[in-house]
Amino acid sequence: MKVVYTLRHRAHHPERELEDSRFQEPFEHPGRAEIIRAALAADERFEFVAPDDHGRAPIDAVHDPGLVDFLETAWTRFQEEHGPTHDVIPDVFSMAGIRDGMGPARRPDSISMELGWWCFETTTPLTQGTYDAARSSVDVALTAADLVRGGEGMAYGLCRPPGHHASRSLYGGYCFFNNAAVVAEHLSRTTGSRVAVLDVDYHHGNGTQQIFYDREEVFFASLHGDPRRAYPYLTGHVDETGSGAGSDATVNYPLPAGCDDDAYLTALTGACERVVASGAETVVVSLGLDTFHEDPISDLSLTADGLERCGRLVAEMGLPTVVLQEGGYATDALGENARRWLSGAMGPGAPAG
Ligand code: OKP
Ligand code: ZN
Repeated sequence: MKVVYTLRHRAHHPERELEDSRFQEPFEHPGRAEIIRAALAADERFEFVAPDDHGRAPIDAVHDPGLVDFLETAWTRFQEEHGPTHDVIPDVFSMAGIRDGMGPARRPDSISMELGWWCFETTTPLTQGTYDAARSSVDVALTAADLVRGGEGMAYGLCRPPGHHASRSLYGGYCFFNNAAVVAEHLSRTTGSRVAVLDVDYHHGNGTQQIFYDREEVFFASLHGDPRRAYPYLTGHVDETGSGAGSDATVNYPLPAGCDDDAYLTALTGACERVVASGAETVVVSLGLDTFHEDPISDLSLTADGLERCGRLVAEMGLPTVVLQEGGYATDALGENARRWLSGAMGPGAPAG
């Protein structure tokens, strides 16, 4: 299987994450992608490909161009006013209630307020190279999509930073640009075919859901920790099924804590049936490996065998599939877990490696 990878992801490297009222060592760090790269490089069935530059237009097709402009210069602008700092984190957020009954806020000009205008939470610092890394992550995703359009049955984009929490006009949840949404939109526009995004990250893909919520061309299915207990808390309930032209083009499978391989595979079988029934001609998988039982920020109980079975089940849909890396924070096991999921997708015919 072809793996798209670039070391440009390393330019995004926060010093710490303000998370659960603690400054933590980042869970989302450059070592994650390097560990996956090393595990796949040691298995001769994987062939590495560098990403091509796809420019900004595919990003502007799903995100507010104001968000893209902001991310390009925000770190530098913050340094000029408040620096030097390694990381840049908002300290005031744009909440509708502050102007309750007074009409919407006007767009701010101050870098301090702009941060909290475009960002929804505190665990996603900007660093000097964040924009370049986020752009490279999109290029990795789009290059994987090109490979699939070019005839590969499946390709894997080793995206970092991840993308599925980024909505049309907000970054957060370790995500800046929504790699899966950019790919789905790009495939939908350039081929006119139906696309489905299947999100198997532990956390609900709120950004992807938001971007396609009222659209029928891109079907969205997600399995995730129930938002009644799990980040991002505000989205991912069963009654969120799309709106307008996108009615019934969204489906959510909130899962209980401790959900094991068999229970997860049962839900995934249902999700895959919905993807096939949607008429999708291409599938984009948001592959989070934070469903693993040892993941430090999640509470499902999948084993490495279970992840391999998941990869097999997804491949058994028989559709061209672009697999994009999202989360996964059990660093010691992360490389092997990625290898196992992708091995399952390559099927029993593939040599063990
Ligand atoms: C990104 B991905 C909870 C804070 C959560 C962000 C988690 C982002 C996960 N108190 N912080 O979906 O793996
Ligand atoms: Zn996640």
